[in-house]
Amino acid sequence: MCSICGCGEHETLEHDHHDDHHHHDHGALHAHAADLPVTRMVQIEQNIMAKNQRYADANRQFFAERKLFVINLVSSPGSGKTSLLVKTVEALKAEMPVAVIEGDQQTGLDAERIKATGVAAWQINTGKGCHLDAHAVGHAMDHLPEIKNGVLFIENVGNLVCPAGFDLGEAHKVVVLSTTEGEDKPLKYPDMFHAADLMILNKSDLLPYVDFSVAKAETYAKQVHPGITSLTLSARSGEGLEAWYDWLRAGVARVSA
Ligand SMILES: Nc1nc2c(ncn2[C@@H]2O[C@H](COP(=O)(O)OP(=O)(O)O)[C@@H](O)[C@H]2O)c(=O)[nH]1
Ligand SMILES: [Mg+2]
Repeated sequence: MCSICGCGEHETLEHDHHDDHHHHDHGALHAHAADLPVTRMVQIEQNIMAKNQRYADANRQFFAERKLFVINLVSSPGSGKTSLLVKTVEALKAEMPVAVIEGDQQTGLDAERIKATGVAAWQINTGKGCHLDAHAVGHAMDHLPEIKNGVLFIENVGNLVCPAGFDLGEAHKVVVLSTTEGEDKPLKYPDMFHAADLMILNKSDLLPYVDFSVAKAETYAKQVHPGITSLTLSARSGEGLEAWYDWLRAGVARVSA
């Protein structure tokens, strides 16, 4: 078990690779944090983060060569990431090349929801792991058709903690917070809101029924990240989606230029 976030994934980054194309073997290589001296644990953490950064840098280079605008969608489970992606790929697929990488601990359900729209998707199952890492994302690209001058969405594993610390090579982390979760989440999970460049407040259709202040959520997010942008929308009703599509179009135009 790793001390970075308590998930069982990092040992896959820690063992020596025979080559760049190996399979993750979740569970087989668990390090037991409790048995390790602190200095050794710090060293392992540094190795994990350094290796992830090397893979993230390689991904970023790969995405730049293909002029791909890459979004890493992060949130707690159930905020509406997949619902928003289904609407988004439906809206943009005729306009630009689109592909999706889905991350969940188990099942291929979210990738199936995307594929039902006709857009290519690849599911990564992290097992005990609570976030995607750059190495797995790099391999996922082997399973998607090559696209250029478009957008690649990566839906991370749902939680507001672990995915904050792992660069996947994306252009932006986008955090989705839904109106049923409470407006205090940026203060409680500051690392995530600090890492994200855009905060999407989803489920605006439920605002009449829940005690959620959009103004407070935005104030709290700006306290932890003054530069964060915010959009309020509903993946269900479609309210506010055009502004999100325009934000994506501007990003695609920037990387294509
Ligand atoms: N009322 C409402 N429900 C939504 C909205 N977006 C998603 N949901 C619902 O929220 C639940 C979780 O959505 P999902 O997309 O699977 O969330 P994910 O876990 O973040 O991918 C589902 O029941 C969705 O139908 C929204 O804008 N409004
Ligand atoms: Mg999902």
